[in-house]
Amino acid sequence: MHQTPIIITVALLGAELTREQTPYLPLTSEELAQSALECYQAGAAMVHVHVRDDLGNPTLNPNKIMEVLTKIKTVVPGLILQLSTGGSVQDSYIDRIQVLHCQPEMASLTTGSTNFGNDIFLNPRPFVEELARQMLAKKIKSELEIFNLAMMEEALRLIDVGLVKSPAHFDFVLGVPGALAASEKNLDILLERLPQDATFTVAAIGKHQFPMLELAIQKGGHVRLGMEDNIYLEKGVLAKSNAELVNKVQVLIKQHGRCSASPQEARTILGL
Ligand code: KMH
Ligand code: ZN
Repeated sequence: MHQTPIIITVALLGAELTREQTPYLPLTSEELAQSALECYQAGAAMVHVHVRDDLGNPTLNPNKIMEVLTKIKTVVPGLILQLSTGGSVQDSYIDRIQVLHCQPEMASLTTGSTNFGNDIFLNPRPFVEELARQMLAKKIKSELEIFNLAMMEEALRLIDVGLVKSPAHFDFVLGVPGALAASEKNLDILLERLPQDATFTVAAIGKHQFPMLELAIQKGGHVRLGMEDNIYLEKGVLAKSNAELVNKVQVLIKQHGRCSASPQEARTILGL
């Protein structure tokens, strides 16, 4: 029986989604802060943040990122802010490293390259190591984003060589087209390799989101959800907000006799 409260992380918008796909996508700093507030009120402890420019396109402009982080901090003090270093597949390595100057409490760290739909999400070893090194230096805790099995090997190597501090926190991202499929078997294979002291969350794309999150809850993990990963509350019904998705996972959490973690509890669990 796992009694630890469950950390709900909300990936508010991602870098790829457009308003054509869902009119409910938060894009501006005001909309992102409002969405973060609603998610916090629904029980989320952390948000995974991407940023858009004034046209709604993904950007890694540090001023724009600071504007969004500051706005969220003002509206929802205490929420854990995890900044994406993944950006979009078009972003340069240097821009992706420079977002760390915005000094978020956490940042994502994808440990290898993968097909990403029709694109390639590039994360060569020297770049990943440099990101990890700078996160260590800036005391930013990484969330190790694992899209396939080889990324798990690389994450374990980063821990081994001291570029990622233990206890590490993993995010198993399952069901990205071209990467590891969302199945219990694949999750179990990843969990077999999970270091004893590590924590993990599961993110799954589209219709796989809630079934995989339920498995995460059952297997002692945490949950990541949000429009970046899935825009539907149920088949054919768009979520009108990220908070609606949080409310839905709360039902699963309660069904399993568990509760969600406050940001402070999440900090303790993650050793922040
Ligand atoms: N947008 C994807 C190319 C991350 O945020 O670190 C990468 C991504 C992962 O979303
Ligand atoms: Zn992301």
